[in-house]
Amino acid sequence: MVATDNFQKKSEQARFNLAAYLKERQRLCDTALDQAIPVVYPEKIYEAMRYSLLGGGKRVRPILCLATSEMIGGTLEMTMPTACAVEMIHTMSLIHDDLPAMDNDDYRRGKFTSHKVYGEDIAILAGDSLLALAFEFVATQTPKNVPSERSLQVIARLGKALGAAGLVGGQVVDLESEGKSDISLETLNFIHNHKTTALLEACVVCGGITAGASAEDIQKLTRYSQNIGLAFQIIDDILDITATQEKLGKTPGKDLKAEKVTYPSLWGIEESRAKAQQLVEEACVELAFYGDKAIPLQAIAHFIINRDH
Ligand code: GRG
Repeated sequence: MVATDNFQKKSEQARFNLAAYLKERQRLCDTALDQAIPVVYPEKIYEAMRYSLLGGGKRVRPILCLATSEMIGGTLEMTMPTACAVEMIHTMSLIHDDLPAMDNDDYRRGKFTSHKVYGEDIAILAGDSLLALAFEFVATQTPKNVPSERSLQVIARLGKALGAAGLVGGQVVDLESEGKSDISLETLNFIHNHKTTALLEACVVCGGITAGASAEDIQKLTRYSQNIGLAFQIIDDILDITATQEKLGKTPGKDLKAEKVTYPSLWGIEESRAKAQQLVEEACVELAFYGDKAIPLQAIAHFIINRDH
């Protein structure tokens, strides 16, 4: 973290150990995801699903989901099925994004992409089955002490965040924008509000819903997540320029090669970083109402801009 980061000082005062927190939450998520997909006949598809889902990834989305639930007064047990679902959905979007028909990438999460290992046919199906399982998982695994109305809301929110009004819509505009140097800031914002922010927002909001968040809570959570969503993408764009393949676990420099307009290509790296910092500060202010209970979500917001991969 940068020395001037005020929040770092504040969280140290509160003795909140973000590294230990993230490590423990990653372990809990990895265990739950591992148990979610046993290998049965036809083994190949279950193995392909597990290959992409397990053993990699920062788990930012499920951790955000769990942290939001706890801030609102929920428990890990109540929210873990939703947390697993968002990681399944995120992973499926990465598998499909890496396909030759899309970004055509050979590496993801430090290993070969799904289609490189299993072929395009099985990679498409592995993504499809992770997507289907995500919804089944929320519907069947959410504990009985969570009113089913909340699970219904989670399913509706997730569906909306993924389809043409969310990730898919963002991906379509991204594909259409490739190689065009005159993409406006408005179009760039559209792409990332849909491709990246929509799912991060759903993670936070759905975590809150499982815990019984009120309409006012949802408003605050929405503003927090929209700010961190854009900050996340700005840093993603910067890392594509500055990070190594070893650190990223995927091919760097892809945006430049695909002649994509990005935040750093519009604003430069330093101004982009400053903008991300400002978005995170604003996100943290949105949660001030929750006092110390907001410390994990505020610390995760800072992790998002200080990460190196
Ligand atoms: C959702 C139905 C459906 C289809 C997918 C391919 C596609 C449509 C959308 C692309 C979405 C996409 C890949 C957005 C990029 C989001 C992003 C910044 C990913 C990187 O996330 P990290 O850094 O990755 O959290 P790890 O590996 O740590 O999980």
